[in-house]
Amino acid sequence: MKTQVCIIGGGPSGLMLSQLLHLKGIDNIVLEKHSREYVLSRIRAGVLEHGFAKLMREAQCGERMDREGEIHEGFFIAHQGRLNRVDLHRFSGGNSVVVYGQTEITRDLYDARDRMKGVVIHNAEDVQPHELTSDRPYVTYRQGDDIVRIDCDFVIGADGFHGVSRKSIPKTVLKEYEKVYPFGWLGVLSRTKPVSPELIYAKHDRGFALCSLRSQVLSRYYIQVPLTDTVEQWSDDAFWAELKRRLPDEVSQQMITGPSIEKSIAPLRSFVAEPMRYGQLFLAGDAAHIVPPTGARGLNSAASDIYYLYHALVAHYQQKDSSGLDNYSAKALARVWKAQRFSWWMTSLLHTFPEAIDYDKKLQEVDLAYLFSSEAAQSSLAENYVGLPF
Ligand code: RFL
Ligand code: PHB
Repeated sequence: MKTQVCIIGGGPSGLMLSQLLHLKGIDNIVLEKHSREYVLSRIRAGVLEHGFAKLMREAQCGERMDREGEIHEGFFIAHQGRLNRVDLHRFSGGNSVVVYGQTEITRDLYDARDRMKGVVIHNAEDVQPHELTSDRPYVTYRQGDDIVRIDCDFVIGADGFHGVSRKSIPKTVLKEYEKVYPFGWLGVLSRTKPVSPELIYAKHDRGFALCSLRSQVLSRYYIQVPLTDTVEQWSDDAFWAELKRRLPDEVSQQMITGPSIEKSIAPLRSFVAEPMRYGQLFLAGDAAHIVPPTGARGLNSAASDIYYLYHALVAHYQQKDSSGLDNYSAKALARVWKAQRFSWWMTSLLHTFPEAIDYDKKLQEVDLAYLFSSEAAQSSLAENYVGLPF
């Protein structure tokens, strides 16, 4: 097979780029390791910045998001039994975020690819990029007993943190920065009315908790747990009891509980790989960088990579201008690191660190006190949470 751009990974990054390039007449193929059902069963992001929403509309995939997604102009931080509201709208110059699940985003992108007869190959095994530093790169994969070869101009590594793309960059070229946190988030999805119309991030001595949602009938809750905990150890009853303990009484008294329809533990990690380009291979999204979910930045950082890559590829094909491709890594990384800083800060502010000394705990307290006494501090939080400009 032959195509212009071979995209490895059929998550939101790969599908979004595929759709945008298709609309500009740039031929591409997406190779996805898993089945569509498997990709759609993963419950991940819930909060989208307006830049991401704009890109969805540009990809002609924003209709359902605009109809069913909820605009949120603020969220709460709960601490010492009180709720403090962060007014995103006021402190970010009128911006907001959209609450719409990653599962729905991915479903909308798959539907658009189907509608336009885009090529998305599922269950592609042993995907491997080759000859990345030549001008004739290619990608192979196995389907049953057959090895299929795709010749292309560019390979896009949008295959997430555990994908093959980043691993095909020589260790002598790649520099990896990583910070692993000593805890994870236990997440529960339940068909119940959310306890609050806006998100609540809770700081508590027993550990962080988050009340989020997917719609007014679908709640998403998280609690911080030690890395040694397993999902099997947490019955639904134990989860609800622990979540309520970490919330102010006025919130926990309103909590409607019900059976979990999904329960999983995600470890928290910060990670950046530099550079994001190797020859004709370009990394995008979680393949190149991961943040702890506290600042809701992961998918949104992927969106800025896709935005830069999309414009760079269009300039390359339509105007024979490769400067966007040449500058991609530096430009993407500049924004990526800002999202890293913000996510690290939100995580440090709101979690209980097992190794923290009294001094660290005092600093956390004063950081929160400062936040709610200073409009400048709230503006800084708000402008990062709604998303820095692309
Ligand atoms: P994905 O979604 O991991 O997709 C990569 C795809 O590549 C496939 N793949 C391969 N395909 C071919 N060959 C191979 N060798 C392959 N290896 C892997 C995989 O099957 C998969 O389909 O990466 P992508 O597209 O870059 O998207 C990134 C987002 O998924 C991620 O950043 C967000 O989910 C992070 N995140 C959040 N981000 C936000 O912006 N806002 C949020 O509110 C938010 N909440 C979250 C989150 C992530 C979470 N978890 C579970 C880590 C909440 C949680 C709990
Ligand atoms: C979610 O709804 O899954 C969610 C929301 C906000 C975050 C992280 C996850 O910061």
